[in-house]
Amino acid sequence: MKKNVAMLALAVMLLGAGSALAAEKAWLDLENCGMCKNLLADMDLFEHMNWSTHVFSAGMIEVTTYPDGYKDRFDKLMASFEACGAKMMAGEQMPMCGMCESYGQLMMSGAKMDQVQTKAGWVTVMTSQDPKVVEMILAHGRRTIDEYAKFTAANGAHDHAH
Ligand SMILES: [Cu+2]
Repeated sequence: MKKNVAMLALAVMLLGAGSALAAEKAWLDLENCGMCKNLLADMDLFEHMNWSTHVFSAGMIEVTTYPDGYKDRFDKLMASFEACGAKMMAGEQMPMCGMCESYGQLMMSGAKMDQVQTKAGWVTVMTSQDPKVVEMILAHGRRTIDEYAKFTAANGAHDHAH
């Protein structure tokens, strides 16, 4: 549930920041996003993790997996997200990529997030009963799928079979 805490914190932060952030920015910006850059702290884990987004009638599903033996490292990553969230809740401002901002907006719009831990990682399901929010979730999911495909094409790595 740690990711929930971080995302909730993100929503709180965005409430403060308002929607003056309309300017188009990179959807995925691992280096400059206060939340995403945690991913780069452990490059070995980053290169071995797999992450995919899927859309369906009621919203989106994100599947994160890591190989055997990486659980401790992954838990550490989750803890760093949580620490980041705590800082935001304490009022610290940090730069966010478009995806993380959008995530916060979804949370603020009342999107429901369920997280299920599996043997090999996490499955996150984001849904809503409100068709308008479902549309927002689908837009977020489709954009993420597109941008991630571009990101993997540009970076080569991270799209390998185990
Ligand atoms: Cu980000």
